[in-house]
Amino acid sequence: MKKKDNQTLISFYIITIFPDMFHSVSNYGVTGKAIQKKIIDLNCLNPRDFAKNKYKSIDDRPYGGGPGMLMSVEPLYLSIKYAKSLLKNATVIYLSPQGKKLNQNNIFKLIKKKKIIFICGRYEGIDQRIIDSLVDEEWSIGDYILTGGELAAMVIIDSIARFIPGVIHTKKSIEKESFYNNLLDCPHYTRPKKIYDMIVPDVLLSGNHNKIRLWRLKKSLEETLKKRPDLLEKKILKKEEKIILNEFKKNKK
Ligand code: 4GY
Repeated sequence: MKKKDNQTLISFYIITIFPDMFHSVSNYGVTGKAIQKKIIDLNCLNPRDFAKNKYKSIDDRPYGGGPGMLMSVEPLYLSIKYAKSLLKNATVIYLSPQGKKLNQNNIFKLIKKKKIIFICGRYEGIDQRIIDSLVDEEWSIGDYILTGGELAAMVIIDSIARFIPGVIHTKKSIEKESFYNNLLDCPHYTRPKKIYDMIVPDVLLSGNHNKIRLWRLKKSLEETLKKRPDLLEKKILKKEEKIILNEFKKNKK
């Protein structure tokens, strides 16, 4: 896909009480560049700006009692509604440990959405009625609990960003990456050939591209079998990959 100048490829609205946290994606590295170049459109809305009470409070006590506070319904509801009016037909995503666990395949699907509103929860969470009435998808970045959804949103935005044409690198290098084929990445080496008594595998210096490709595939399969055998169960194996894996099994016996 070739990008026309000044064409935004994906738009995000973030509902957050800490919009400044997002400077870490908008001010650094390739994500910062993509936002500067307007390939990615990133905006924040602060529920506090939608709070109608005198003290602009945005938290409230949970019905039924218990420790901690929840985010108030009204400011959150109004800010999400406003984001939806600015970003027509956007997918609304709530980030929480209760969501479906994200992986690279889901990230690929999210890229295709083009318009995403992220709700970043704080305190003990948000009122279930917000989830029932306004949230399209609930995702988790992993089985651990953060203090808010902001870091999770940034994790997702960052991993989406690297697949947008013009943000990072060529399609070819994405295809070679870890997880593209449900495989872990192979080891990498750069200059010099020898440093602190450590050397680079000969094959990488051979200039034989097919031999190098096979070595890398073999290393990827070996690493995956060792560290993440669950990935191999999901994977549709190519003939070449089956041969290499059978070879490993034979050598183990
Ligand atoms: N894990 N994956 C996660 C998270 C923080 C209290 C609800 C996660 O996505 N989000 O831990 N989020 C909690 C904090 C409110 C969100």
